[in-house]
Order: sequence, then structure tokens, then C-alpha cells
Amino acid sequence: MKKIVSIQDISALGKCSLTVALPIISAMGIECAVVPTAVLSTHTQFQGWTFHDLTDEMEPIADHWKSQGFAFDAIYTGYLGSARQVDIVKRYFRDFGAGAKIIVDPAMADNGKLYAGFAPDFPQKMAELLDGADLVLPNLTEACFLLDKPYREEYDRAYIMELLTGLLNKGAKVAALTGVSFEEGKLGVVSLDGGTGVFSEYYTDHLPASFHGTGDIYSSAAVGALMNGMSVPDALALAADYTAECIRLTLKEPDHSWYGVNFEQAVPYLLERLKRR
Ligand code: PXL
Repeated sequence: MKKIVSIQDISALGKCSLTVALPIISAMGIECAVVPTAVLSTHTQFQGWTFHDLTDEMEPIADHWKSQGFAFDAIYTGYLGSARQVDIVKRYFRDFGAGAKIIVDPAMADNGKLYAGFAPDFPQKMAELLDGADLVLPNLTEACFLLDKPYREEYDRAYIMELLTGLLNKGAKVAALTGVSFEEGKLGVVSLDGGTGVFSEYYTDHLPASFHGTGDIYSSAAVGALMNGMSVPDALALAADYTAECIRLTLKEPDHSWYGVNFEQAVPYLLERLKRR
């Protein structure tokens, strides 16, 4: 069985980061070890959340794992709470990265804004994780912060290629951008492979709602698909289809929550989609 480690926070309520990565990746038949970077009462889109930092546990966990000779098929990072955590994640890449795919979701911003709690210089620290990453999966806002470019709502294909190339220049082998739309009613993901030059794009219907945590659901499904042997473009397409299905199911519930999507009842779809690939 393939085994990965995911390094991100636990938002105790809120359907994001580890509380979606663990069930989704496990459902896809991949063992998922976790390094929780912090425990929050909720994700930071709520008001008044608590934050218990777990940085001091990250190195002892790595020390113990190293002493046991553990190896992983992938290291998947998401939301990180501080610059120091970024440095410790680099240590995980050094200690456990040989033979592992490194997948970096720089979860830190959306809709043109950094999430609450991050200092303005944090994105440049997060950008250090791109060096040596096999795949980086930012949304458009995060890509702009990583590249220190102003966020734009209007763009064309040339601009998107500029962002993808910028991400590759920071050291990622493949760059994927989520939340890209060139046509009303369609939303999707584009990617550029720095090794082969292959550009891919995949669009789903743009559903009339936006929910928190969908970026984490998307990245988790993409990691699960890659670990099931799919190519990057195919894994990104599967993840886009699954995320759209989660939103569709959520919108069907009259009393759906605002903070997260129904990824749970879309798991059968995910597994069907994985079989059909
Ligand atoms: O979904 C990204 C995410 C992860 N973790 C925490 C967050 C967010 C988004 O707001 O606040 C703690």
C-alpha cells in the first residue's frame, strides 16, 4: 500500500486541512500519516478562533520516524502556521523526500487576500517550499503572493502562462493553478510541466457558490489520484470533478453549512471516478 504524510493544521470544526485530507486520501486506498502543525477551534474564516501551535512537536516526530526508518511515497503540505514551520517542513523534505513526491499546496490566501493571522512577509517564506517540489497547487491569489505580483481579477492566457512559468522558476517541477476561468460559466485548473513543456487545462461548470475548504479537498483528491498512478493532468481533472460534485451535493441540501462542502457523501462518486479514469 502506498503511504504518504500530510503536514497541515487540524481545524477542529470547519472541514478543511487534515479533517478532509485524511478521510479523502484514506478512502482512495492510500495510507495517510499526519503531522498536525496546529489545532484551531475552527478555520480562520470564523470569528474568534483559538490556535494552539504544535511546532515544538514537529521535530520530535521527525526524529522518531527517522529512528524507525520510515519512508513515504509522498509528502503533501498544506496550511502552515509560521515561518519556523516552513523551515521544519524543509527538514521533512530532506529526511523523507528521497523517493517521495513532494506536493505543496501553499494554502494561505484566496480572493485577493491573505488569510487572517499571516504576516505580509509569510508568502515569500512559503515560496521557499517550491524549490524541489514535484507539484505546486496554488489558487490564483496564492500564485500572485508567491510571485509577489498584484492580484488581478481580469486576465488572459498570456498572464496565466506567466504565472505558471514564474512558479516553475521558483523550482517546482510542475505548476498547477486552480480557479482559472477564461469563459463565463466554466472554472478549472491549468498546469505546466517544466520538464516536458506539456500544458494541460480542464474545466467544470462554474457553480454559483463559493465555499471554504474546497482548495484542500481538491489538493487531497489530486494527491490520492497521483498515488493511484494517474498522470498529473488526469489527477487534476479528477480532483476538479470531485470538488464540483461536492459543491453540487452541498447546494442540494437546503440547510447546508457556509463553511465547508459535503465531501463525505461525494466519496462514492470519487471512487467511481477513480475506477473510470
Ligand atoms: O482551507 C484552508 C485553510 C486551512 N487551515 C486553516 C484555514 C484555512 C482557510 O481559511 O484557516 C486554519
